[in-house]
Amino acid sequence: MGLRIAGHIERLNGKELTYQEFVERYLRKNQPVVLTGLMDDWRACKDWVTRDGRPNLPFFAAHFGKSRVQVADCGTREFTDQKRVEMSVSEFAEHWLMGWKPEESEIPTSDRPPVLYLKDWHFVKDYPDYVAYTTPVFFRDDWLNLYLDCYRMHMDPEMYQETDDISCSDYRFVYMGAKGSWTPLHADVFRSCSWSANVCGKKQWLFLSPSQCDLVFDRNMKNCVYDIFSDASEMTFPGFKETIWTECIQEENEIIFVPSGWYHQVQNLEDTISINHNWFNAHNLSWIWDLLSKDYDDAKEYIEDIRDICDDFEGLCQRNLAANTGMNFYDFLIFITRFALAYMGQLYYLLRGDDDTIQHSSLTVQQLALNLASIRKVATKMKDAEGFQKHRDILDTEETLSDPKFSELSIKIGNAYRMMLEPSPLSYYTAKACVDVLGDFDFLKSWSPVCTPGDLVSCIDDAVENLNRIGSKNNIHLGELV
Ligand SMILES: O=C(O)CCC(=O)C(=O)O
Repeated sequence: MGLRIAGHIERLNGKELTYQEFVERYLRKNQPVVLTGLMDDWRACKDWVTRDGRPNLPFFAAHFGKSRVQVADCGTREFTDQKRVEMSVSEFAEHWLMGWKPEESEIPTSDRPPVLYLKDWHFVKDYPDYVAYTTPVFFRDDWLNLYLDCYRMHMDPEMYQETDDISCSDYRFVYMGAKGSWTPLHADVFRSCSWSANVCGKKQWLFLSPSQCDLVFDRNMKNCVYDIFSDASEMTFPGFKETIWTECIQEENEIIFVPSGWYHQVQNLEDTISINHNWFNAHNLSWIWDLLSKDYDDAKEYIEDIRDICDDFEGLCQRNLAANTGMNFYDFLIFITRFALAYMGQLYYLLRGDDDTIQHSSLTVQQLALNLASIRKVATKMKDAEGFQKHRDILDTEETLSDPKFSELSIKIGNAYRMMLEPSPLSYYTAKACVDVLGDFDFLKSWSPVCTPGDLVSCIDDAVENLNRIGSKNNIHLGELV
């Protein structure tokens, strides 16, 4: 039975869209969109593409050939993904140039060379000085990558490995694959959203909205369909026949926004290079917590039968959660607490109104207040979660404020907002000042350390009260916002 495909994805010129419009129409509503016109100046679109619009593989081999990358063999399956091997970019380019021709159908499938797909190449980390592209303004409020540029997501020394992609690197990737390469059905890591830009080639995307996602799981809600074109037997996946898919054919120089929690399968219809980032922010933070909470329940259920012989059952659940999902409850609480502190600093700076910045900052104040509100909402949900051990010191706020990594994070956040919310009062220097003023924000001293989600909620409430007092001289109240 064929797939039922209905609906379409809007396509519009990104140059004619404001950041606020993108937020209102797509990010807040969690709806996909294709944006054109945003890649004109990208170096990637010149250097990486031949005159006839194909991947310039010799260029990759010559300039980035030594990079070690993950390459999926699209014909094999390993659990929920394709089997991957590591090789150098030169080796990958060499294989490709030797010519896999999946369309040569006279060769029996079993004898054809595998279609290889280079995936999840941390290109920006590998080549920070080669500016292949600039992240469009719509995707700059990216808490995930801003954070990972300064901190590790998970700090357990027993688990930490330099090469451990899931916990210590960024989520900015390059993908390269010949016609016929593909990505199995999945929703994105952490239930983040993503954007994916086609530097050359053409992709077919098939999307399932979050309201239908249960339908691609088996009766136990454990296993998900792998390949929607071949793997969805009615016996195993009884709900699959009810699914209604949205198809999008993405052309060269188009960027697709993939919202949180939308399952998708992707097929390269031509030889394709794409750049994609996973990201999240205030608008989809609760998706991340909901996934962590569900994955924690699964991790716990999985080892329930050894609970009685386990010295630290909860600790083991959290370690397994970090290993499987990429972070655990404590990592996430530390993550949102650091962001909350950074936003408090920026609000404190703006509301104090030391200079005339306050006159230009209502949009920024609104955004920062919305960020705090979103963190508070998630921390409130977290209060009810099993699995937090109350005695642990999660985050020493005083130590955080004097940590150079925290200054770096605050400055990066300030710079991102400066670009997104023009005209913005946050110049580089004010972003730096936002960190420095936190030292004067005396009430914070009573919040060292933050130990539980409840502490974070109370800390935000106290901050808002203090900020309102400070802002009242400029008639600014955060009350309704947070
Ligand atoms: O381009 C692909 O093959 C997959 C990309 C993807 O699934 C994503 O960005 O989430």
